[in-house]
Amino acid sequence: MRRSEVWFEKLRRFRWVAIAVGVVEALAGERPNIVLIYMDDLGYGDVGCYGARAIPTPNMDRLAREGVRFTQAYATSATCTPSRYGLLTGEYPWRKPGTGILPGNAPLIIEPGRTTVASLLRRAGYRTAVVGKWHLGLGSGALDWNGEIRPGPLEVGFEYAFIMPATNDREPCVYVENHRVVGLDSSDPIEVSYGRPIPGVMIAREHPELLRMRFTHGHDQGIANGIPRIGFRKGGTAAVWKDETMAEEFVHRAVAFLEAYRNDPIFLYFALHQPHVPRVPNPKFVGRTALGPRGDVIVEADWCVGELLAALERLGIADRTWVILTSDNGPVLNDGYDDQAVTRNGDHRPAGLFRGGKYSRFEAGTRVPFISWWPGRIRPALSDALVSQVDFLATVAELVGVPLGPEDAPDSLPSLAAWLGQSPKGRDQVVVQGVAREQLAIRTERWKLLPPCPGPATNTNTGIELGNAPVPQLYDLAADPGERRNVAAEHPDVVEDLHARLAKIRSDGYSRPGAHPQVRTSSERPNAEAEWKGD
Ligand code: NG6
Ligand code: CA
Repeated sequence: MRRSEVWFEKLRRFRWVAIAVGVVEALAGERPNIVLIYMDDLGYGDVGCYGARAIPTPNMDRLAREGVRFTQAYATSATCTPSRYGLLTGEYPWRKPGTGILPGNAPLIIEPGRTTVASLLRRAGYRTAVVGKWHLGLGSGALDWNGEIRPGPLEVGFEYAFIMPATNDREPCVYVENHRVVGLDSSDPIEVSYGRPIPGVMIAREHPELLRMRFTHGHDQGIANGIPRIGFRKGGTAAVWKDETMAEEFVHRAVAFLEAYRNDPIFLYFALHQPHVPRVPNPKFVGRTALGPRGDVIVEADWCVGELLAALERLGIADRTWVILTSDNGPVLNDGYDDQAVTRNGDHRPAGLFRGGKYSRFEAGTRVPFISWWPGRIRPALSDALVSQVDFLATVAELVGVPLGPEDAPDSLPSLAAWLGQSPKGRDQVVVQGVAREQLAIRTERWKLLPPCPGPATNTNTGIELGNAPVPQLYDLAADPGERRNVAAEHPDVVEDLHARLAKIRSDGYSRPGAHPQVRTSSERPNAEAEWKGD
């Protein structure tokens, strides 16, 4: 054998070994920083670049101007927990019981050890962090907030976590950093209840004089910072967050992580809390819009985006950072507090021209802003490709060159070319979910089918049309994006075809070619059923 042949033989052997451990694939890929900015209840029409005139969002608009702005992008679900579950696992959340809106003391709903965006990127050499809203549960039942809080983000692939456990309207109103409540005084332990009131704890509905913000529905249990909340908490007084400084706390931790690992590839899941209720902007943003607190907190969120971009530039890493900005579900004005969102809305259209809103199977429930920005790689464009957040996992796997196993990401399709704006071709079809697991809809490029579904047509509290009806609804989204004219009777063949597609996606247990259906273990309890089903 000549020397070069020996060398090649060595290389070949090394190559096989390397493939076995997945290294070659990892080296073949790119490793930009990945920053996912995930908004909470931000509507399609709430951002300047999507048509909002009443809310200045210069930083989000800048991302759109310099990146790709998508017009047909979807969250998997019209509420938070399932959308976040789908985003991180690449599985349609309705496949798994217990993925509805979680109470603040629910156990973790992602099985530790499962491939998530974070665990996959960590395998590829990334430093991984989640900063902001979690709402995927913590612990494995009967959580003690005073001890080690696990499993949680650190057990599903993140190496650093600074989180709000559930939502800003749910107790306990404390931050959790890695495995601990931040600022907890051990002589004042935390107790949380989602059932009965805790003796000695003030109840919001009995003490309106203690409230600085009134509730309209729900949110009549515990009180934190003069704001009525869902759930009761006793103790932990020193650890209670300040609503006004939440945005800067999140920015501070996110930027610190970027600074610490500027020389490594970073995955930052930056999950902002705006404009979810209660809407309590920092005083410096009060009055920045004519819409009251809901508009003002969107301006505050835009400031957070600007701070993050400024940090990337200051650290000299913007060119190798891929930023994706999107939202977990559509907009709602009155989500349980009397905060002027309805009375001061004027002619602002939070959902743009779409019907419904948060909780809805109509477009406004899941059609969300979606912007992809990467100065070193992406050229400015507008994209009408059909894209879904459930594809995040397969798309980053494609980017970094780590193969997915058959048990991973059952519904996630590699979509890198579309997400980078290099191809106008997105998905052929996507399934979306209203407030409950059985409220599904399927859309293709042209059509959308909402199969018959029990439940009220409109939620009387939020005023949102949910899309429930006893008959099939078929909309021609190309001609009728506002879903005004049900054409099911005129196109029975299309209805039948879409029914069959949806039935197959459900019964197969997966929709990614090469994936297997998920094996559900007995440890996966259908825990913490959604406390509220939107009716
Ligand atoms: C609902 C709350 C709503 C909001 C939502 C979760 C009531 C009446 N409504 O149960 O205010 O917190 O849950 O929103 O309590 S999400 O964006 O996290 O899914
Ligand atoms: Ca949400």
